Formats: sequence, C-alpha cells, structure tokens
Amino acid sequence: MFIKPVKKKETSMPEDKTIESKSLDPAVRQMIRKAGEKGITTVWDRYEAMQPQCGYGDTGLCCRHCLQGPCRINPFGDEPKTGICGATADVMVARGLDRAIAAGTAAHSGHAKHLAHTMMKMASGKAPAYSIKDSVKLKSVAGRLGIAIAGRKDMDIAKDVAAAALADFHEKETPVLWAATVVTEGRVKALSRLGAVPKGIDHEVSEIMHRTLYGVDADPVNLLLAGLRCGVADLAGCYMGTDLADILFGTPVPVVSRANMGTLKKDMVNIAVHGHNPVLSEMIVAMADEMKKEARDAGAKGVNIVGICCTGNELMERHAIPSCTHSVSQEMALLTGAVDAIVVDYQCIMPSLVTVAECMGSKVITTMDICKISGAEHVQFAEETAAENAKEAIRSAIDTFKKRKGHPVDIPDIESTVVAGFSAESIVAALAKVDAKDPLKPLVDNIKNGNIRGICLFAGCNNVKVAQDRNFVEIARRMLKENVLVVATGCGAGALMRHGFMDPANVGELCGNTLKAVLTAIGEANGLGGPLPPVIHLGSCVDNSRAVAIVVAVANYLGVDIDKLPVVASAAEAVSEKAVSIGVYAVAAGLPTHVGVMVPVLGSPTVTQVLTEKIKDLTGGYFIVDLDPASSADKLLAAIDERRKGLGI
Ligand code: NFS
Ligand code: SF4
Repeated sequence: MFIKPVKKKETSMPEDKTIESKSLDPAVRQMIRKAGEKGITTVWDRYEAMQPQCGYGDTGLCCRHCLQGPCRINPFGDEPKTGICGATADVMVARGLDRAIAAGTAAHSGHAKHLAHTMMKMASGKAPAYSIKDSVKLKSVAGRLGIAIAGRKDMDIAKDVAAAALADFHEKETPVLWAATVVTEGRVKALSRLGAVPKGIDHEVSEIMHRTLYGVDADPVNLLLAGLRCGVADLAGCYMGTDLADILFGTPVPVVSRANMGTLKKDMVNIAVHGHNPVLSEMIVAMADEMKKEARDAGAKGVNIVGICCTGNELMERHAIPSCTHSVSQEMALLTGAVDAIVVDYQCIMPSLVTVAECMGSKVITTMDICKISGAEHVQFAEETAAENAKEAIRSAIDTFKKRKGHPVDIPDIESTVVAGFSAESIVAALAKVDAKDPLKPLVDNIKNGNIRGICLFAGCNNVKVAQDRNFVEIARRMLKENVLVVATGCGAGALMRHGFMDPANVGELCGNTLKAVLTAIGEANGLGGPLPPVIHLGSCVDNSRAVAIVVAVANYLGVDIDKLPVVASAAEAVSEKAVSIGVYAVAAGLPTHVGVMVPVLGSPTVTQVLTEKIKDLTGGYFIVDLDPASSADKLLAAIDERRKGLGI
C-alpha cells in the first residue's frame, strides 16, 4: 500500500491530462481551454509541473521540526528507520498530523475570534455598521452557555456572549463551553474519559506546537489523543463561528439562488468576495447598494456581488447572493475577464490569483492584516470603519470596470438553480409544518422506517489531484439513489450546487423513491408546491456545526449517542488542514468519516491503524480513506447499514 519514495507518480488524477480529467464543471472546462489559448498558467499546470511529488512527504515520513533535519524514513522498512534524533515513523507521522490539526483549528477559531471581537465592539458601541440581526438566536446561545437573559437588553447579553467566546480561547479549569455544551451528554462523558475535552481553544493549538517540538512527545498514541482533543477544540471554533455569525448577520432560512460563472454580468461591476468571514463580505453586500450610483456614473448597470468558496456559502445562505465558483477553480473566475475585483479576507485564497488578475486586467484586493499578497491592492479593513472600508474596495472595483468597459468578456453561459439556507433552526421550522408539536418526529420516523436510510454529510474542498467535483458528484449520486439524506457544506456544497444537486427540479432524477417522498412531503407542507432540493445546503465549512446540531438533536430525541446513528461524513476531495481538523472532530463525535485523497499518514502503520480501526473502540467514529468514489460509496453505505443494524431498525 506504500507509494515508493521520491519516484511516486500514482495519484487519483488519471494519466490522461485532458480537460475532462481536470474538472467535471463545463464552465471551468471552458475557462481551462481559454487559459491554454492565452498561455496563462493555472493550478492544473503547476500541479503537472510538480510531478513527481515526493513519496516521503506523501506518506508523512519527512520531518523538518528541527535544524538537524530534514529527516526522511524509508517506508519499506529499509534504513534509515528513524530520524537523526531517533524519532520513528510513527512519531513523525503523528507529530505531522497533530500540526495539521492545530493549523486547521487555529484557522476556524481565528475566524470565530474575529467575530467575537466584532460582537464585543458592536456591543460597546465601537462598530456602528454591525448590529444584532437575530435576537432569538442570541438568547438561545446565551441560554445554552448559562448567561442570564431575563429582563436584560440584547446588547448586554451580546457583550456577555462575546466575553464568554473570548474566554473560551485560553486555558481555564472549566471545559471549553462551545465544545461541552454542543454535543450529547454521552459524548461529553466519552470524550472526558479520553481526556479529549479541550480546556481552551488557543491553549490546545499552542500545546500541540509544544509537544511536537524537537525532543518532546515521542509516544504516537499520546500524540494522537492530543490531536483528538485539538480536533474537539476545532468543533468549538466552528460552532462559535456559526453562532456568532447567525447572531450578527441572521440565521439562514431557505432562499433561492444560483451558482456558477453565468452569475457574472457583462454590464455590471462584478465583485467576487472570496475567503471566509462574513465580517467583511456582509459589509461589501450592504454597501453595494449605496455604491450603485457611482457604478452607474461609470457606465455600469450596477454592482453585482458573487461569492467564491466559503464566503460564497455564507452570503448565499443569508442573502441568496450567487456563488461563482469554488476552491480549485477560483482562478477560472478571473479568466472570464468579467471580474473587476476579487475582494478577499483569509483562507483558501491562492496567491496565484494576483498573476491571473494581472493578465486579465482585474485586481485582487486584500483586506486583512494577516493576509496580504504581493502584487495585490490592500484596503485595510477594521470593524470600526467597516462601511467606509467596504466602499473603498467597491470604488476600486468600479475603477477597474471603467478600464474594462467595452472590452470583450467570456462569461460561460452556465448556471444552476440552488435552494440554500438550511440551518438547524430552519430545518426544525420546516419539519414543524409537518408536525407542529413534535417537529423532529417526522425525520426520526422516516429514519426508523427506512424511508431515509441514513444521513451523509459532504464537506471540504476540491483537490487538484481529483477531477474537480468527480468524487462529490459520484458518491452523492449513489447515496441519493439509495435513499440517503444528503447534506453538504463548504466547497463540497459548492460542487454539488454547480451540478444541479440543490435544484428541487432534479429530485425525480436523483433521489430514490422513498427519499423523494419524504422531500416532497416536507416541501409541500411548507407551501413550496414541490420537494425540498435533493441535497440540503448547510452553509460554509464552519457551518459543519449545523450538521452537528442536527445530529445531536436526533441523537437526543432517540436517547442514544451520536456514534449509534446511521450518519456518515465525507471529505471526498479534501485540501486544507481545516478539512483535517474537521475530519478529526467528526470522528471524535462518533462518525465514520471518509477522505477521498491521500492523507500523509500511511507511512505509519500504527497511526493508520489507530485512525481507521482502533479509534472506533474509543469514540465510535473512524476514518475511511478511499480514493475510488464507487468503493467509497459502498463503504459509506455499509457503515450506515451497520449502524441501522445496531439500532435494530
Ligand atoms: Ni473549507 Fe471553506 Fe473550500 Fe476547503 Fe477552503 S473554502 S473552509 S477549506 S477549499 S472547503
Ligand atoms: Fe530529524 Fe528529529 Fe529533527 Fe525531525 S526532530 S528533523 S526527525 S532530528
């Protein structure tokens, strides 16, 4: 199962490097062709130029944690068998994995911390552009955290919620609230037994950096348990991110929107907002209307905002803003020649965007201190002056439009209808239309009677090593036919939305009969005159917390823990270390979790075995690593059936 060091050539990318093997998305294919004609280098070219990729790195057997390195271990058991300090393959792999989990956790929780600071500034009157958009959610979050609500003003409650959020970052005697209050009681106990309840989000990240330093932790199992605890801290960061964003910007309710590059408009100032945190993108959307006149004066018909990656998901779920493209194809949006500016905050932003923007007469505008890119324009964004900063960025895009006006653009005439905006709250509300007294009953009854065979969450990115969207589309297609209820977040949701999986019109073609009946019954009870979409959009990657909330509600309803439920997850085309930390908390929560690309752990048989087998005895969850979509679907279905059997349903 090991890939030969250095000479490795084996990836999930077929040898045939045709455009079809790069992306399933016809709009992306059109732009790849254009890039080829114009001689513009894209992610796929750089991937090819990178071959062969190093087999040591691929298997996790390369260490650079000290200046005596780099050290490499031969995965076939020949010499050298340890690093210079004596670290074994197991130690090297476990340390490397821990650092990836820590990085993912730092990113999600950095995003959440940013929201907590924004909320604190808002509640202190220092961030006039922000307000409380969902007072009901504010109170429900405060109630969950044990913060007093009765007779208090929203702003005072918000201040306490923000303070509680910030307090969750550093080490304290009590567990991280956003971890301990969001899962089942049984899960808290199970994780406590493993020492996997985090004491502070930042504390866990920092402790991982300490223990993976040269000459500290050299016990692979001890290292993995720390990784598990950090993964639970990542759940806290994600959950907090969703909670605070819902309070500040509104909890999603179903909306109709569109996805793909056909959402760009030739005659308008097109601004693609890209990255993650709604603190920025919400302001761009809010100010776009005010800037309409300036755009018209420049000869445009208006300002058209589209999203890329998770910012796209955040804006779509709350405001029905269309999504342009996702993850690996972000450069392709610029290739249309119609994007006047990509405005970014942080995470998943390829530095190459600047080069492509230069070629296409567009621009990249960075906004955050921690994320500047050489060659990009920088508009420093601060919550105190958010409205002004947003206007400045839009004005800069209008300037680009003035130069672009009249030049030809290539906007692929491709877009799909998307019904998005499902939150735990809006799902319960939709179910309440079927059974007002006992909203979860229709869902649980249909799981019990097998009309819904199980639930599968698709999450994570598009990876250049996989033909874009192929794994998501193939696995989801199979799941739906087998009557599995499919929910999706992040760029996994992006993939499925661009291929029509979130268009209710496709329920007939995509879903098995019993699932179709359930989606139709709920849709009709809600006055939609038809079914819910085949795949339920739960939002961005931090919004995996919404999936956790739903699963926890079902577990509590049934009086069992999460690890007994017929629920599975798949990061079918994962890229980011954030996907790694999410995968770890999915496993910590008790879910069989599929990863559809190589994870750099195969160099350690011990770590591989712990993650794919032994951990099952500890959390009930485990990893399934499989690069083939057909057999991945088989394994996910088998995991669902095993759980059903366990429940006797
Ligand atoms: Ni998630 Fe979202 Fe997309 Fe991957 Fe990046 S945008 S936070 S990490 S690439 S799914
Ligand atoms: Fe090599 Fe050990 Fe240093 Fe890693 S920490 S680079 S294995 S000597």
